[in-house]
Amino acid sequence: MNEFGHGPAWANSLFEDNAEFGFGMNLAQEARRSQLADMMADLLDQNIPAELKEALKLWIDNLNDAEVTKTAAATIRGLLPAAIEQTSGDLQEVLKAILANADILVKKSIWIIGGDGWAYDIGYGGLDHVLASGADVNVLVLDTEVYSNTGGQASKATPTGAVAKFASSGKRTRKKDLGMMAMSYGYVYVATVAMGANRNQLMKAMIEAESYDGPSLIIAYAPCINHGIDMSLSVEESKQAVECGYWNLYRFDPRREAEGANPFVLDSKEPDYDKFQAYLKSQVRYSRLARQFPEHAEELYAQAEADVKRRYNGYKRLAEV
Ligand SMILES: Cc1ncc(C[n+]2csc(CCOP(=O)(O)OP(=O)(O)O)c2C)c(N)n1
Repeated sequence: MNEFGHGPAWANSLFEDNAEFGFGMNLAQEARRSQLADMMADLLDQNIPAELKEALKLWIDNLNDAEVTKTAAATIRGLLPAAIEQTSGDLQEVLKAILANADILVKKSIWIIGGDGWAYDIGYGGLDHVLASGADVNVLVLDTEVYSNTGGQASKATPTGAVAKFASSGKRTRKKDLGMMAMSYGYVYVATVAMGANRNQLMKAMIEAESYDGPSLIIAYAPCINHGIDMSLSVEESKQAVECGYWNLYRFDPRREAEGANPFVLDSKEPDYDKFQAYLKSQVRYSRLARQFPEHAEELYAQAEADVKRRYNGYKRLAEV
């Protein structure tokens, strides 16, 4: 919070309602702000100071632009008290109502944050619906590849070969590609990030997601105690994950397509697959498989490598179009 008492506000939803909850927050903001815009529009042909009129018009014309509404809001806040003093009756009431709603003058940035168990599995129906709606919300998925809070159950984000609850002899099926599913809409901003691998790319993705006037989905690789790693090295873990191809970095921005460019940018370099098997075996969730089920461990490890190669090659083709 800053010295004016302004800062982020947050609330907890039910696990399964996360996307819908954030969508509702956005809906409430949009409804209030559209009412405010109507009130302001009515004032444009009234007898109010020209400077205030100009700021109101700037606000109405740039309703969903965070930076412009910030500038316009400062001017409006500054000019309203004097304008209220100088007016009376209905006109004064409208000006007072605008001042009373000053908390929604600046465009809010709405973020829906949750894990893979929510995003890929239990909350997927809601997430899909919210992304498809076109609403201007941002979603950040912290992908630990298991349900961490309840002790490490497998989710659809768990990759082939990882040992998790409900996949105690290694998961037999591939990791779901949530990003690809969201990209298929064409109007959803999608990025995959890994803080330890590339902070710059992470910042770019967050800024692009925030400024995109539509739904955005960022999927972040999140090293977790459930992986059986030394958590003091979690930043290094995510760097290695990208280097060996376990995790890839990309940004899909529908605005680029509108400009005639390829919306898909692959940010991670060609992986060094020679490091892939060592990366898997450095984590207990994978190394346990070789100890407990040696008869099929190598086959699943090979499958896991084939999966990541197929995925990366698919992204490469997308980037080259
Ligand atoms: C509908 C519903 N089902 C199950 C639970 C129990 N539950 C609470 S947290 C959690 C795991 C969440 O996993 P994930 O979304 O991957 O987040 P993480 O814990 O990994 O951050 C589960 C299953 C719940 N709260 N509500």
